[in-house]
Amino acid sequence: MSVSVEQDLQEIRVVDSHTEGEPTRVVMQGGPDLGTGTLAEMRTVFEREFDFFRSAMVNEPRGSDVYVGALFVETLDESTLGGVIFFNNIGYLGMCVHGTIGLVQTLAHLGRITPGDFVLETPEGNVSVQLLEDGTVSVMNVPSYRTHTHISVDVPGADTVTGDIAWGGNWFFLCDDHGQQLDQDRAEELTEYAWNVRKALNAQGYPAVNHIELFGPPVSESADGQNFVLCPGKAYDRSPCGTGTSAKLACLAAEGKLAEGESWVQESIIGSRFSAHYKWQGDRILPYVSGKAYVTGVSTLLLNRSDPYCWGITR
Ligand code: PYC
Repeated sequence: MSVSVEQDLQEIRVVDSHTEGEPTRVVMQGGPDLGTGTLAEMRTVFEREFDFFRSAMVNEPRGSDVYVGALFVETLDESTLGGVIFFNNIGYLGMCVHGTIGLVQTLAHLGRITPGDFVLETPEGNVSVQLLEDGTVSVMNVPSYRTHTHISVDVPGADTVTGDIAWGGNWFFLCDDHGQQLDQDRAEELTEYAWNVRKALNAQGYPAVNHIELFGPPVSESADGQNFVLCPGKAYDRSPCGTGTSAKLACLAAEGKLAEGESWVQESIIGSRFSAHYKWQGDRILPYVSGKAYVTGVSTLLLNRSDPYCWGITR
């Protein structure tokens, strides 16, 4: 039976993990029945008919603003592992690389896969994944590209900032002349700053851009750059953000600053790392992003209809 607001008590089986510090909650059983359409059609049904389930899975009291949820679904295509729809505290994500790495590690933990190559279906298209013997997961993400260069944003209370807009499976504004010190101890200030950039950018005619990516020099000698990524629901990514890393590669490739196949190590605000490279595909790039995830819990969540906060605490 599919999850419903009418049932008194429902059990949902989930596996929690983190990828380079960023949590993913994979729903393995008890989720909504979204039919047999494409993943994009399934996401539309999810959003229209089962949004209460999204909120119940990732918002407090069972989750937090930082959680990314991943609904793992069976599909008709037997050549793929299945499909996945990513969501967060306020809605749905196009693609999510850290979540994909978390899902692959989850499937390995459950004994469903062993090291090898696989394909996963997402609402933004199929992605290829590779699980290595040492637990590293490499994701060949969706084609990525830069659409705008040198956009100046007038940020209230701060200097004008200039950056690029790029697609890496989600829409990003990427900038490095923000004047902010990228330091984990400044997470609150960075969040407020990036939120103001986002509001100003959206008001300036770019409403689809919902991830803000601030760049700075690397802290670690083995990294090429550090980022602070503000996600759509105002939580910052603890990982280096795989779709954000893909968007960065698209900008570097477009500028001629990183050659095809050359390595780029992206460091997060907490010091964790993704390694990445790309291949050209026409005028877009195919990003390859690698990192590791660790399973932190296998649990049964209870949805008790008499609980006033059964469907999550929303803003
Ligand atoms: O790794 O692609 C990613 C991601 C998107 C939002 C949070 N993480």
